[in-house]
Amino acid sequence: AATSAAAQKLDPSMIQNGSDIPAKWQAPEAGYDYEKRVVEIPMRDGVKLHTVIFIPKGASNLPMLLERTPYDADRAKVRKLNLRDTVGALDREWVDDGYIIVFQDIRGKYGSEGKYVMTRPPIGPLNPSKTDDTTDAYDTIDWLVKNIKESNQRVGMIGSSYDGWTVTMALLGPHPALKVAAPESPMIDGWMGDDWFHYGAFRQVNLDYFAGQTTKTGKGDDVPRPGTDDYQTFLEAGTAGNWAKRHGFDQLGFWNRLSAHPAYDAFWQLQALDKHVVAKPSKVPTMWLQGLWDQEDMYGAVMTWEALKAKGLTGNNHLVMGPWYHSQVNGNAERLGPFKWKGDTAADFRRNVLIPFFNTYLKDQKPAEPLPPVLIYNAAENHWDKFADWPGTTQLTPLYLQANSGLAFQPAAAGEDSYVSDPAKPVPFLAPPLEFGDRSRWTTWLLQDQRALSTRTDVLSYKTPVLTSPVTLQGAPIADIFAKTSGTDGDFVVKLIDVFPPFVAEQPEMGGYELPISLDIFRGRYRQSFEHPTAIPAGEVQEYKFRLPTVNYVFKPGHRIMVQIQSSLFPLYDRNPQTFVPNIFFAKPEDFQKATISVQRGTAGASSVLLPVVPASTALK
Ligand code: PG9
Repeated sequence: AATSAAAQKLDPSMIQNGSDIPAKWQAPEAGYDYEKRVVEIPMRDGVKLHTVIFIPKGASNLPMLLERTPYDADRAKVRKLNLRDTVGALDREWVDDGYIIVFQDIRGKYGSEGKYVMTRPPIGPLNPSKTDDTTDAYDTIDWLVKNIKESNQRVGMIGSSYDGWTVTMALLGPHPALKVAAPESPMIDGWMGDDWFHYGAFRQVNLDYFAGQTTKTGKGDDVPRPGTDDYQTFLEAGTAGNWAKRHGFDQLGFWNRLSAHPAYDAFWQLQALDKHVVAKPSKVPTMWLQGLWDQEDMYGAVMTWEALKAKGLTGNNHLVMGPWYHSQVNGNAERLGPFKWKGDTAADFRRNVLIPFFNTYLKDQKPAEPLPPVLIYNAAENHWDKFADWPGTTQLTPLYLQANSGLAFQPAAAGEDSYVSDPAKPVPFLAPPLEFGDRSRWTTWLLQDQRALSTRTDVLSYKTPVLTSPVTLQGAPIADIFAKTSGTDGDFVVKLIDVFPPFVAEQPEMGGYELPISLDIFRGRYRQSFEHPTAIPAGEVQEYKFRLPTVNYVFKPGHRIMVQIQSSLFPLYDRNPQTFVPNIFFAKPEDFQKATISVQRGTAGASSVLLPVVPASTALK
């Protein structure tokens, strides 16, 4: 029989006289195929940046892949025994290829010391301190090459979007050990065409981003909503300024600066990185990369590459545009909206182009094929095109708006088409109900079938006859709209659309699909100057001329080319009150007025979209 507990002799191992939690727990490292080193790297001003380094066990002479981020360097928190599983899909292939992986929190975010400034401008008039993300990248690389003995002392930098911005900043004064770089969809000019505005029209989707990034050092809270339809939520708020005020944004430094600078003044000009890149061109081989339907940073990579080209500085710079939404290059890309590719265009690209490009400079490995100066996907024909130069040999050819909703390469007889733009019923960018947070709709909104919009009375649609031979475009189309409005301000949205034949045997759901190939918005007050907005003289024809996103596309026989014009894309872009006010962020309810817009064809102004046509394909001439 068992002895009663009380009668048993107790030995010391039974007695609880301490803590069950050891003062310092040391997890055994033996099972891992890598070492995780977490270091706080001191910058030149003493501020320490939180850096997470993954080193394969037994590594020697490996290159380092550095990503500097405002999105948590410690995101690979859950450790698996294998490095490739720990870093996840984003970096798995680099691990397989033999890289040391380094993530770092930028100043003031997550684990790093220092103060956070949104896309901190380079040292200069807007940043009177002695550090920026150029010096921080420099100091980090300096530390890495001196302290990571398993490395070959060479560093490549990569990252998309904000992390592409940090790559670009590093290029403004690169450490000699930075041997190659890939800014992927880098945020370059937040006013002209990357995240914050497009040609002065504010992108309200960023309001939630400001809360996420600037209310806390870590991840900020979501902004609460009264319901699940952001079309209604933002319509009811009236202006972005009103919405921001309601949610306490007057405490947020970046929102206050941005909303005080709605025009392209020195605040924006001095932080536009394409200008800095050209002023301080680096010798680092660089791949400027972005998606062709990139819903966030559609502007920066191609514009920076073109700015370098304009100065004859493309030598070590390459341009790549893939059939991707924002950052899809780092994910799975078997399809995009209605497109189905032949395989995974992103994985194939990373394996066959991106990693070999890095290996050329980090491992002295000769690529099977050298990277051409320009590599752009042709989504219509489903293949990559290589170019020695960009744009190709094209002729900017006006495609004129015609009477009866026609579109042709010949100028039209005089006339106009009018619509009423009502700020109480702005044209939705996606069919409501819609939520900014709905990722699958957000990542594909640029490829939405536009048929539902063609029936709205405040959207003008013009179509060519059915094409009998292909029309090939290589470059950036330019919208050149002549219009008068009864208001004193107004926005113009121009879309270039591929209208599919009524029946598509290979993919029946594409029958009649109206696929946007390139579209953008332009705030009318900036038609004469981005820096100094002016009221539109009511009732007078004015020209609105702006560049649309780059295309490499073929309109095939049997298809038709369409141009749509409208005056809002809500709630992605804030509403233009259509009455000139000093600052649209703080317009009053009474400023929002209906306006009649009359788009001209002919004598008073021949509205057109200038297409970068490859000459042999000017089928409609
Ligand atoms: N497009 C995002 C962003 C970049 C830079 C500033 C603000 C936002 C991003 O995906 O990081």
